[in-house]
Amino acid sequence: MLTYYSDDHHLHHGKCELIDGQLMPCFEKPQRADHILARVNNRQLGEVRAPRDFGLAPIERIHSKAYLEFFKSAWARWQEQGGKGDLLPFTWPARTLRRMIPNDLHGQLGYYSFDGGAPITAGTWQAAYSAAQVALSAQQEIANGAHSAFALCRPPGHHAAGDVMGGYCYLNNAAIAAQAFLDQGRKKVAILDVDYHHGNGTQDIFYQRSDVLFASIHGDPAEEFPFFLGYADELGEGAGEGYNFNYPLPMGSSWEAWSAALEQACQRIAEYGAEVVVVSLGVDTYMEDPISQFKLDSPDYLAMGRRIAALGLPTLFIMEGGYAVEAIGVNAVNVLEGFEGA
Ligand code: OKP
Ligand code: ZN
Repeated sequence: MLTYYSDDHHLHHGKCELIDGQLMPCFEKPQRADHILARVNNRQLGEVRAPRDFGLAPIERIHSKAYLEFFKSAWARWQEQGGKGDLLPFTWPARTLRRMIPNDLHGQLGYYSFDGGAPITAGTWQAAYSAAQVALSAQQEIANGAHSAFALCRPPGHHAAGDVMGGYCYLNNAAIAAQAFLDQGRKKVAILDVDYHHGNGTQDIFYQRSDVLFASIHGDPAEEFPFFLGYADELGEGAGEGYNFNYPLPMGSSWEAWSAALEQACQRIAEYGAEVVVVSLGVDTYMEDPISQFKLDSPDYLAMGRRIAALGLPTLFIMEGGYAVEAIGVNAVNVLEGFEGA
């Protein structure tokens, strides 16, 4: 299977995030993608290619122009103000406040984000833009007839909605790729989100649409980030009703419970008649992940890949989370090798 990858991800390196009352070094760091790339090469998964540049148009199919303009120019504005550290939001238009766009940079940052987990640094825009191009390049590979492709995206994307960043995510790589399939004539795309966290951004983007089915297996949001979306009763709305499926699982879940949910998600995708599957591939379900509470072990990722392959559909894998850096390469590539029947 071909891998698409850009070194530009190194341009995004946030300093710290707030975890349990302490400022900790960011878990979402460049070594993550470096380890995955090393494993791809080590296992000789296939050629690694640099992305093509498809420009902003396919990104604008998912994200609003105002949001993109804000994101693209935010760091320069921060520098003009003499900003020192990473650009981080600290006030959000939560309940009781008015949802409007102030003039101030931090006011706008609060408007365009939902948490303080997505720092903007000097190279964040370029890294996120390149990650989207990586996703689009792998998407194009499948559009051209490949049965599978791997987009080694960083930063991840599944928490980002049309005009909201958060949870380490800025541009929704999976949504951008899914929309590209539709714009090229496919009628039904399924997004299977196997990351430990609910893909709230992806769900929101497609919630009222029937041309993308979204299925997500994740830590129960009653107990886990992102807390405010990802419950089992969220089934879609309007034309999208019946095209959204959440499988929240309790903390501590291992492969037995996880694979039962995967079975249900795969059955929905098959019933739907999806022509292509986009997998939001997070491996933070791993037992040793430092910020997550599931108990999957490395061989389970081979089985995960095999089950996804059994759908018999062209499949685009898009990298999302996974923070046990030493194991991230083995676990991510295990899914791909399982898929390929290795
Ligand atoms: C991004 B992806 C833990 C704070 C968690 C956000 C996690 C974002 C995960 N106390 N902060 O889905 O892997
Ligand atoms: Zn995650």
